[in-house]
Amino acid sequence: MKSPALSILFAGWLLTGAAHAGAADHVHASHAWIRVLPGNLPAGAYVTLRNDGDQAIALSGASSTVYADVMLHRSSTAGGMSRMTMVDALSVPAHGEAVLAPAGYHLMLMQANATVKPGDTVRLTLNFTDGSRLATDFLARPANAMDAGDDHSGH
Ligand SMILES: [Cu+2]
Repeated sequence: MKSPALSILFAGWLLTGAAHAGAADHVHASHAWIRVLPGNLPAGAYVTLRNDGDQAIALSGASSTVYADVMLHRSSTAGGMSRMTMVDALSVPAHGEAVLAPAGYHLMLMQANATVKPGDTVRLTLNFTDGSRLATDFLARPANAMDAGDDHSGH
């Protein structure tokens, strides 16, 4: 049995889904940068995400034309040992922010198909669990860069 009311609900759900597949309008990225390591080593990408919306949103990962694979990781230290674990999603609370920074959450960029040098800008498309996306330009910085506030890299 198929009720008309159910069909209407389903159509509404589809429309909502389509709207969510667009830009993450309420999320703003700042301090977006990549720590470039020599050779073809994976690079960490860091960014501050601010959510001006009334609903929490969750970062699930990112994609890029430059890197074949991007994963969401978290670094942690236990007993003096540093390790990285995979993260399914990082929540950005309503009217709050989430920070990806060295020694914490980061996007791990792997298998670059082009050489990324300090000073380059690399666009990553941030993906959220509701299907929305946010294209963000990341500034490549040298391996010894500590955080986005450190702009005295001298290159
Ligand atoms: Cu990592």
